[in-house]
Amino acid sequence: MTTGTLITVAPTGAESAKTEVPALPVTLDELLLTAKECEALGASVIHVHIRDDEARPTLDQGRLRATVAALRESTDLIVQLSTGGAVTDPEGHRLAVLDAQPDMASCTMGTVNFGDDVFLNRWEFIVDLHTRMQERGIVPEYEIFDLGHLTALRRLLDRYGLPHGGHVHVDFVMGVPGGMPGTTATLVAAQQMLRDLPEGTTFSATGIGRSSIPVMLASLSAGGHLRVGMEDTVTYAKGRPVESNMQLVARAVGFAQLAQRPPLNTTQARELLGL
Ligand code: KMH
Ligand code: ZN
Repeated sequence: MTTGTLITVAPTGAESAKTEVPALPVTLDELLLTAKECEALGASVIHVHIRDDEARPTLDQGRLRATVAALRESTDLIVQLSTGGAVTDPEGHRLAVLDAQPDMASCTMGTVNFGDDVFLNRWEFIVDLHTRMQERGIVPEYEIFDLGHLTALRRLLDRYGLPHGGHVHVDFVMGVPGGMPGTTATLVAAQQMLRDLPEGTTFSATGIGRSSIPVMLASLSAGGHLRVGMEDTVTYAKGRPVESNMQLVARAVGFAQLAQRPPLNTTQARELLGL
């Protein structure tokens, strides 16, 4: 059954420097403004990484809690905190993200080369994230950077049970140098593998950099949902830097409407995700 489109905005990430990408929202005020405007355009989920006073990625507990509270106060968006952090963040700090009690949190399903770095996600760490989210009533979004991560997810659910709320939602993060490519063929292959997961499993897709548009179009045509934002894409078109997250959300909303799968509002998104 075709549904409307869940649109997630990932406005900041941990990889781009404010000095190189001045439009990146790094302060709480910038994040809140972005969140409100993206919600008005049609986003229903916000995937959050925060920065410190020098605009460096941080997992500071006080800032995380203040960010969750402020987003709840100013928007109706589903607040999803990143437990991926930056590639340099230790596991303990990444697990402690859950103490900020977001609605959702990311849970990456395996280790992946990440450009010149390694994004480390050991099995025991994944199990810790999954089971702590079950205990705390936090809904995971399973991040899939490579096809084998779906096999790991099947194993995780078989051994440790369904996530809180009972619904499984994954995000295909495609086009990371070291992970699966951002192509239609790969998206279809990943979607086929969802057959091994619980019935009703839903997926979003994210194309990094220049794979953003092909992945968006492939996901819409395959019945999937969308994640866009400056975490993943800082070039709007050849030679044109992204001006704002709103520009990317507006483009995604336009594509979703053309596909006759208009954006889900936040209430519909909560229903879809089992929140
Ligand atoms: N920043 C990357 C190392 C997530 O948010 O869960 C990991 C990442 C995934 O962005
Ligand atoms: Zn992230």
